[in-house]
Amino acid sequence: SETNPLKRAADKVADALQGGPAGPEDGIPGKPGAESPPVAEPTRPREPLPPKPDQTGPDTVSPTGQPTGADQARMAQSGSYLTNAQGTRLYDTDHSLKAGPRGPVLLQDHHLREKVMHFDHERIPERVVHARGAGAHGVFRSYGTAANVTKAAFLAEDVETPVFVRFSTVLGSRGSSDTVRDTRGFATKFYTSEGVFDLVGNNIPVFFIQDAIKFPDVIHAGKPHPDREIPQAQSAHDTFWDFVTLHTEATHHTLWNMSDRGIPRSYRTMEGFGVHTFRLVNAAGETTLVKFHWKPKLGVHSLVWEEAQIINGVDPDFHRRDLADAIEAGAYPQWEFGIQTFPDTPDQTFEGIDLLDPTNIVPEELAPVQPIGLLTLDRNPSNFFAETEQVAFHVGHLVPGIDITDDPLLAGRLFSYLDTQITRLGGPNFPQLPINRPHAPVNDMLRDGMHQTAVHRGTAPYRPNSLDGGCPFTPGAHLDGAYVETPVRIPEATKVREAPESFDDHFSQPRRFWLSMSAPEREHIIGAYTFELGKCYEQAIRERALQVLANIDPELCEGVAAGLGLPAPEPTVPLADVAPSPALSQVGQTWPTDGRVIGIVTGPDGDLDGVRSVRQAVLDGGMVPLIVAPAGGTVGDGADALTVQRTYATARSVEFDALLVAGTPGVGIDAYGARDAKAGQPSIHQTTPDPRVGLLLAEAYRHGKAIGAAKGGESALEAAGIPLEAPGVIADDSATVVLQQLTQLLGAHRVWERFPSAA
Ligand code: HDE
Repeated sequence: SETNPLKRAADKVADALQGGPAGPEDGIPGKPGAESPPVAEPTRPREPLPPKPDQTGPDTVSPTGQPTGADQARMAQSGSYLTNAQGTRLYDTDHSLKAGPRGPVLLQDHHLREKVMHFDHERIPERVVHARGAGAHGVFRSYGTAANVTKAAFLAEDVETPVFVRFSTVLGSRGSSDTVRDTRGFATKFYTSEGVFDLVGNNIPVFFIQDAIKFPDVIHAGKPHPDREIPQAQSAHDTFWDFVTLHTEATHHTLWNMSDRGIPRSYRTMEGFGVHTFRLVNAAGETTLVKFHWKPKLGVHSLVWEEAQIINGVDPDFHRRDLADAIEAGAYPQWEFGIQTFPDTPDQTFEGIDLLDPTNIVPEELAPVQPIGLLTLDRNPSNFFAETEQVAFHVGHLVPGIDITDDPLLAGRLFSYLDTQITRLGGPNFPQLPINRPHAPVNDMLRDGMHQTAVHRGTAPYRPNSLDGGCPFTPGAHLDGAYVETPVRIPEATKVREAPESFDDHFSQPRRFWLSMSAPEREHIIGAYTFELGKCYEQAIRERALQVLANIDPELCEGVAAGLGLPAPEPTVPLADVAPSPALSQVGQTWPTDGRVIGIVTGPDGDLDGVRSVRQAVLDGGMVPLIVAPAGGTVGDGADALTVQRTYATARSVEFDALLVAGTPGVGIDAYGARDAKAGQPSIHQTTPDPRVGLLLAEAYRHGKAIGAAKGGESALEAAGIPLEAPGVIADDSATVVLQQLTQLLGAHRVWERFPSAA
């Protein structure tokens, strides 16, 4: 630098911009006043610069297009006039340049070429798994209760960390339906002061396989058949069941999928799990093994299978819409973050459970989940592509205080998540995308590559160096703030392609899950297996699946065998003697009813006063009232009129958590009504009450939902064949009294007694 005056001038400017003085204290060898240079480090560290504007989260805009908070200049769109990508103003974007209005389009139309070229490349490859997802921004506030086991700064007391969460299904394509039977992803990016921490979890605490080398195989088996590319987003087909019955380590995860956990009611009512065992490290260097949990404040709730199937048709975006609507309405979903802790013993087992086997859980009764913080999702993305699609999670994005273990499934993931972004996001610079940018200062020596948007300064992206004053310095392994791998002892070993013997037990954990289920949950599981195996063509696969079920439990096996019309085999392994874990059941607890949707069905002779007061009471209770009437517009007149949200033609039971019929429902106007009337034919809906109200009620009844009737609504229930004395059916003259009882029932999520097995 001494010999190049231009470089010296540039350095001065750079230093002035950084606010760092180029003075004697820099210690640059040869500069006047320099201290004696350290041998390995010719220059001295400076305090990190304050975060650059581009290290904050992406901009958001209000519904009216106004930037919120962030600097207007950083918005993607600026200026009021249409321009091309180079900022040149355009006067017409609807007509190609032609030789006369009816003549040929000219190749010289550079605007046409730029517009179509860009459009041609708008899509990027979808994720190879978890392609369909929905995301939200939020904040994580830590309680500090984990500070004794981890030095992670974001887990210290009362620290607030911005987060972005992406929920997803696994098997389906980007455009597939939300409520398919599948595992859900629950991936969280914490933008901590010490760098990004990603917790890339699922809503099921175990995985199909024990070693990442089988991941391509299990996914090939689950994805549509390669010849016809069907079925979409389903596990109900031969290749899936072929795989999971030949690799019986998949039994536990498959059982969770066949349970109600495979069809969540909402992303807001799902648990999340880190699945693998992680290793926490505290300030004293002590280690603890942990499993991560997300516990939804609203409880864990699911759909029933028929509901899920109907929703796939009537609202394929059900979960995505639900999440965005709730956040927009200010009903911010919350999860408590929790850990199960285990001593970091050399064998890495707890109560005989191998902690490195990702097909195992540790029952909460043996190791309680200790709450360590609260996640609140409070902001919808402004742009789906920029945020939800371009977010790139990686299990190797770790911060000091959180380390990995030798779970062989985790090892493969540590490679895969970086690798896949190269194809998906087009190169190695995806951390520079706004949604992926750390909020901590970044000073790496990674350079160039596709889509490089940073303009790096200096000439020496290596270290140590004596040329760049801002040479990235390393604090040394013993200084605070650096990520230091835990010095875990690896016992002397021989290189083998083998799994430990402890990985061979594939049935005792599934049996514990089955034994922990309530009667209606068991019935749902039997129904799910019967449906899925019934969709398989190969008899050999069904028979093999029954053998797997026999090894879990005879009742389960016999139930499914009866449905398939096959004999139930005897178990080939002794049935494990395991205690149930009540924490696994979704039945038997009471949960908040916030955000629950109450359909208020009314008609021309409806109980208007009742509807009005009930609607208000629903709102006051933090729930969502939707008025269902024969036609759109309003019910009632003048200032007292109430807006109709759903008509008999647009309402479907699946949207509601409970129904209240206030007054006698009338006859609606359907798509065919007008035509039928013209032809002099009576419409099929010209009976009272309208058959679509009957369907609404019958479905809600079948799906175990609370149903109420006030002031004449009873007649609609009777017409739908619903006994007024059935469990979960409330009739009273006062709609408000009915609502109170409905709300109580809703706390249990469903009227579980209504499912046949519980009778
Ligand atoms: Fe993933 N997984 N996975 N996975 N995974 C991906 O990464 C992979 C596994 C999970 O919303 C991919 O960026 C391997 C377990 C979620 O962007 C890919 C193995 C768990 C998401 C990948 C697993 C997960 C992914 C595809 C076996 C729960 C969506 C796109 C060793 C703990 C993240 C991408 C998002 C996505 C690989 C198993 C969760 C290909 C090799 C176990 C939530 O890298």
